[in-house]
Amino acid sequence: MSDDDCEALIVGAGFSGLYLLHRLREAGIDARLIDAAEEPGGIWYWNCYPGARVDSQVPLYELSLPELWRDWTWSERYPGWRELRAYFRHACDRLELWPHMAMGRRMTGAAWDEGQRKWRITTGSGETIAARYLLPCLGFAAKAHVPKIAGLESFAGEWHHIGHWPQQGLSMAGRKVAIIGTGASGVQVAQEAAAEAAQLTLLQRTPILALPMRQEALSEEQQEREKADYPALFAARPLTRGGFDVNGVEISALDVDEAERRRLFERQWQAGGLRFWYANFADLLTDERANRHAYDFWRDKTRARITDPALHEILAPSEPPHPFGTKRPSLEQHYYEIFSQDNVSLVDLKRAPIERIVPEGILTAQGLVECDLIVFATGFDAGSGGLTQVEIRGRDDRSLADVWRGGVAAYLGAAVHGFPNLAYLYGPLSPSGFSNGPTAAEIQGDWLRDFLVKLRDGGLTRFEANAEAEREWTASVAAIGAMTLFPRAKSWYMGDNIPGKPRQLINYPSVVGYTNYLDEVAADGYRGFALA
Ligand code: N01
Repeated sequence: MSDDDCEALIVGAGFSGLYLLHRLREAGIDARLIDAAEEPGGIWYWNCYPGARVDSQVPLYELSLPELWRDWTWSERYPGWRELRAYFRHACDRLELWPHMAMGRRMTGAAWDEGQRKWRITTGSGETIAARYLLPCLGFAAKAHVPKIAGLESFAGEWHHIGHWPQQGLSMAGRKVAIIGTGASGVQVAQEAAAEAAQLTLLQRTPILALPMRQEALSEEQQEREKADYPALFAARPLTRGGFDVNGVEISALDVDEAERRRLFERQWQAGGLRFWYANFADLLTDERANRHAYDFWRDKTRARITDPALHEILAPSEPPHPFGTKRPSLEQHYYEIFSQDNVSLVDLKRAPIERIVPEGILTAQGLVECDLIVFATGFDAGSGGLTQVEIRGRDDRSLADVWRGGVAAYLGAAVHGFPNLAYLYGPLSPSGFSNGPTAAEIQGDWLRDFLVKLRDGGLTRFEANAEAEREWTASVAAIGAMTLFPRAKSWYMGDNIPGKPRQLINYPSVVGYTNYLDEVAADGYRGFALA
């Protein structure tokens, strides 16, 4: 990529960034892309910890472009990070994106130049790129969260956050490993560590309500047969609530008898993956009594796999720690079985909180957890973190971090008043965390391409979200969220996982609702934006 000015600078080479690059270049817009990573893949570059694999099944978890899927085959239904990275290289090859990409370049700051109507973006290597449009596609988990625990600097062993795992890999064989955090990442790395480590200790604050993945090996022949159905499958994605293939059944869990309820639960449970979450009864996430039925089903199924009864109450409590599915479920392959191994133990941090880290390990209220490797599976400053960790200064020279200090506000979960010609994808107040990633990438990417083409064709060079439109959108996300059970959990969906972060639902909870709204805005002449 040359250092010349460009029309649109995309930051981030995950699904959103690459798809947008492809669509903009196809439309004749001079778009370029930078990314701090050495290879494309976004989250699949940084999160290369043992066991990292996607929890949405392929082909739903890939782009719908026939030139990509026609000659691509996966080895597993839920592929791991290595295979996903290879897929991203394949996408860059097939779509001929490489000449327009510069890897290993981190955006370190950006400032709007009103006189020139351009963004000036600085990178870690000291260069400045000028671009008419700045389009951050940073993913929802671009900023790792390492909680402040006293004494970490005194630790004699090694520690890593799963989002900054060493690219050269790291053996856990024969080591004493402690994992803090039992979200999706903690579960995945624990399954691998249990097989290798001399001693594995999991430090759990809240139990994860994990679902069986039911991994499946895929043959080339099977996928060739399935490819006949791909177009219909991809067309269905934006019309569902979660960007998957189907919605749940359109009836209440309370309108059927116990036997029928169990039949549906059992069907989705056996189908595996996240289906028990996204393809369940219509009121799973809106009615507490309906939700409780699902929780009880999950608890009983899970307890049946935990051999030590003393762990039942810690891993699968009688009473739900939060309504089922309001904190993101994860997929597991043999998570509950590892606790019957002699080399695995569990610390319930609710009973024995961490006091400090000492050179030999982690000191809890119940004693020392000896270890030589600490894995922080403690999550991310989700949604806004990736955008606010970089100094992005808008028209009044205020930074986005400053503007969002009291909470995120953005029109369509993409554009911010005071920040002209900036549109971020897969970020806060869009469906991102509630959407299958590639689905959101395509919905937002297509819409933004159309918008920028419309500006170009109309001889326009500036857009800015109106303050009123931004207020309305932000309020509507909160209002829709209030109709669900999501605010009932302390989760990253609500910003609760980061000390001091304002509490708000950070994602728009319906992909199809979002798709329809974007279409309306476009049909209405891109209402809510000031165009110049
Ligand atoms: O992070 P998380 P994650 N002391 O925030 C605990 C996606 N993802 O990286 O629940 C002790 O979910 C925290 O405890 P609590 C997926 O969308 C997808 O696992 O706050 N513990 C929790 O247990 C997922 O939801 C895939 O009480 C502390 C854990 O750390 C999202 O990424 C794979 C703590 C954090 O869980 C994030 O998942 C991986 C502290 N001070 C991730 N602070 C797949 O596609 C936090 N915790 C498969």
